[in-house]
Amino acid sequence: EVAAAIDAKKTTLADADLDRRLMTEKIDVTLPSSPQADGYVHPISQTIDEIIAIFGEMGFTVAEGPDIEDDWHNFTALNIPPDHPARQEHDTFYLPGEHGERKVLRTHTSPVQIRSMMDQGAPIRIIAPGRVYRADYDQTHTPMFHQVEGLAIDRDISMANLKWVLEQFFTAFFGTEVKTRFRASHFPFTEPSAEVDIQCSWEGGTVKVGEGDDWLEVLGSGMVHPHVLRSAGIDPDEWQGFAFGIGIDRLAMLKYGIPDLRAFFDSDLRWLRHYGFSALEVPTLHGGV
Ligand code: 2U9
Repeated sequence: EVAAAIDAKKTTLADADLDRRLMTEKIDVTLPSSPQADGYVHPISQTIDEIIAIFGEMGFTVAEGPDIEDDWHNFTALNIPPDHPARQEHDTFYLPGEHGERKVLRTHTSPVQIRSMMDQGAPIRIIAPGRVYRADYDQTHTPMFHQVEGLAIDRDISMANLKWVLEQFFTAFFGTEVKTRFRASHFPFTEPSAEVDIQCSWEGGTVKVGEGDDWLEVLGSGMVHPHVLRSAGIDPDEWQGFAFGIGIDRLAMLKYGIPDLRAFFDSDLRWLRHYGFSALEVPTLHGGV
């Protein structure tokens, strides 16, 4: 009887408490939500997203590969001879590998194209954006930086296609028509090779792309060397195509007026708040990237 009386009293008290709370507690749905910390998209990430959107429209898909590479994919398959300066200890970060073989922090994203060609064969149309590593540090060099490389292999791809693709790219990226100038050059992985300049003007120490009659070197390119195609299992008598490489950090500095390369990697939140982008504005071509 005592236990039942205690239970009954408990229920009465609980009911009374619930009634009181229902009467007094109200949610004001018109109040603003509690403030959230804003996140920002890093200018390098934004630039990579823009590059992917533009090349995506031209039928290029994104390929990725490991940052830690082996000697064959980073150098040998790219027709880089054993005594080439790029292989030297003081330019390249080497790591110990298995069975006495050394590994290398990739010095360019080119090994991604080698892997993609071996996996997919021809025809192929890819871009490979990502981090690359070289032992360099000053106002214009950091030991880690970003590249995007492009590759288009088919039966009749020519340098005319390369020039068109690059002009489309720069025009979309800078939002104004940009002319390009090709200068003969040499790379072990392309033949013929060309360095590419974009049209610009210099005024009061600032460079403006797509106007004026000066030129700014921004990338290297060429027709993929037959040795490279053969290394990747593609018959150079049947297939040919172009490749190019662009420094992403340089492009971001040019487009967004960022003066010092090193600030990209300082992790200073005040800098990111100033130069960063909204996470909600995804770059698209129809949105003007
Ligand atoms: C394969 C075959 C050929 C990619 C190329 C360059 C020339 C080049 C630099 C531009 C600025 C590097 O970031 S940077 O310093 N790149 O000059 N890159 S041709 O050629 C390839 C790549 C992959 C299989």
